[in-house]
Amino acid sequence: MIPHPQRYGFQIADKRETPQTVADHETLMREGYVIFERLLDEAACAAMRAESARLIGGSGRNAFEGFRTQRVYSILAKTRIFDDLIDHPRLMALLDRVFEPNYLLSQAQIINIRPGEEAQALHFDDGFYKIPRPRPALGAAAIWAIDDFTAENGATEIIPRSHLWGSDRSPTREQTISCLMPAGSVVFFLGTLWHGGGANRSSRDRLAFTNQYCAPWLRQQENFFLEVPREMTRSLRPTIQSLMGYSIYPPFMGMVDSMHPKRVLDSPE
Ligand SMILES: O=C(O)CCC(=O)C(=O)O
Repeated sequence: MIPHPQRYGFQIADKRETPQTVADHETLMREGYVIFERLLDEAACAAMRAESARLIGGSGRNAFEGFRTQRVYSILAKTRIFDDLIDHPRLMALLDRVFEPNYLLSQAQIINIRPGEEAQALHFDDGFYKIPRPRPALGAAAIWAIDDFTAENGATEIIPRSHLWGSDRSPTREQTISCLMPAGSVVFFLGTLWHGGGANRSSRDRLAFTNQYCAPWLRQQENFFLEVPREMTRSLRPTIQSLMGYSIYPPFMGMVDSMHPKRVLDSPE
């Protein structure tokens, strides 16, 4: 039984409709989150750690970003190493069931929580779409553990089933559980689920990559058209181009000169 009418009566792409997807989706809609363990092997995580070290610099600018947390934004313009996480088939299969076709990537970033960081304020990711709750999720997010997520190092904290709460309910830290998972795993949750980064009481960094999505008719957090040069966009695979916004929400949201925006990629500058 799906608690919220998350579906608006659209067709789900048949190609990703497997018993595994049905089970994942049931868990997601019941609990507000689902964890997939070890989707990445140690070699992949090691390569992502090395690439993150190359990109990381500076620290958070406010308490929400975390003064001891390092973030790298505009990922699509900076590295190709996370592309496979952004359109990972296990996530896309779920997104196919949560949103209408041509849902969008809203943002992607590296989050490195350093030792001594305090717990982040609890929040839900689609809260900036100011529509009262309870309501279907307008966004969804994945947080990939590139390092092991432990009780000491700042594993993401979530409140199971809080995606069902109305606007009148506020979270407390006591209601949270930690997403303890080995490196290479991912927690995927609805944009309505209350969560936050944990405190890092360990002596080592906690590296994560996060990719957030939104319904195809909403404004994305990142402006990929300005961030990613057109020449670079041309070299990306079609799924990523579509997630960036080179797609249409029928009949014409996203158009360029009354045509599909992908035509821009085929034209000279
Ligand atoms: O790093 C995490 O575990 C969660 C971060 C988060 O939710 C955010 O920055 O919005």
